[in-house]
Amino acid sequence: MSNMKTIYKVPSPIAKRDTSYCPGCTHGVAHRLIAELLEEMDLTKKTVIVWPVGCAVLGYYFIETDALEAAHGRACAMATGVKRVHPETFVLTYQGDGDIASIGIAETIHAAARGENITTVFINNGNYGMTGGQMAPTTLIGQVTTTSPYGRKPEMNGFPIHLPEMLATMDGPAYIARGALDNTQHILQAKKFLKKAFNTQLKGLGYALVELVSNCPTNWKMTPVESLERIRKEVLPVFPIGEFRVVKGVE
Ligand SMILES: Cc1ncc(C[n+]2csc(CCOP(=O)(O)OP(=O)(O)O)c2C)c(N)n1
Repeated sequence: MSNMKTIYKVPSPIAKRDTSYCPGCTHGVAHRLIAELLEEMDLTKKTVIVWPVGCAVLGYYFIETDALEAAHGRACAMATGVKRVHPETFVLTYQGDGDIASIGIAETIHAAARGENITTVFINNGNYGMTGGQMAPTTLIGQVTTTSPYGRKPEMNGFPIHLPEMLATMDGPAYIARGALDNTQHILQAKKFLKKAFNTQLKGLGYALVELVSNCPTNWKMTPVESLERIRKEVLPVFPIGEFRVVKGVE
């Protein structure tokens, strides 16, 4: 076996336990990208991840770093406290769309406005996954959810929130981007965005956020493959991939 080369392995911060996510859910892909970067950038031991309320609540079982769990939506506020008290730590928040763009939108916008030197990974799966698929701020117009059974209607439910585009209009944030987890090319690109966001914090440049357009096969009532096709056909035209704010020094 000694002449065999390792071409694939589980990144060291990933715990040796079975996943509790639904089959085909891309939370696991996002976890892997984060874990790969923590390993490659030698950050695992200095990292504190503030986990959300939502499907990712058990993320602290899957990525083995120091961790806290915030009350629903309050991850950026909690992360602010950790980073200010322990500036030598590398502080991440990991949040769903209901968490970050609904109940926690004030904490998010103010952390960005203050230019806190923390990094947010935002999982946009277009609904409140954990509680059974209610409408979220990112639910598309026309999308059927348990709380928009006839499809989201602007006159009744308002319009989707484009968080990166909103934050990019502010002076506080240093790096704001949106990637997608529907295919290999997009996943590799998402890793590059995450690496820039991690480097933003390491260089002390301030707040960074990467939205990752994700799926929710269970609540979308689709197979995993159909859910990835839906991302390409329906979600990415509304939530396009891109870098929306990159201040000088980010790389
Ligand atoms: C203060 C508070 N309000 C409501 C809830 C119920 N709750 C638990 S998970 C969740 C939705 C989370 O949705 P999202 O942030 O989109 O994450 P996902 O589950 O889709 O990953 C809600 C409303 C709660 N736990 N705490």
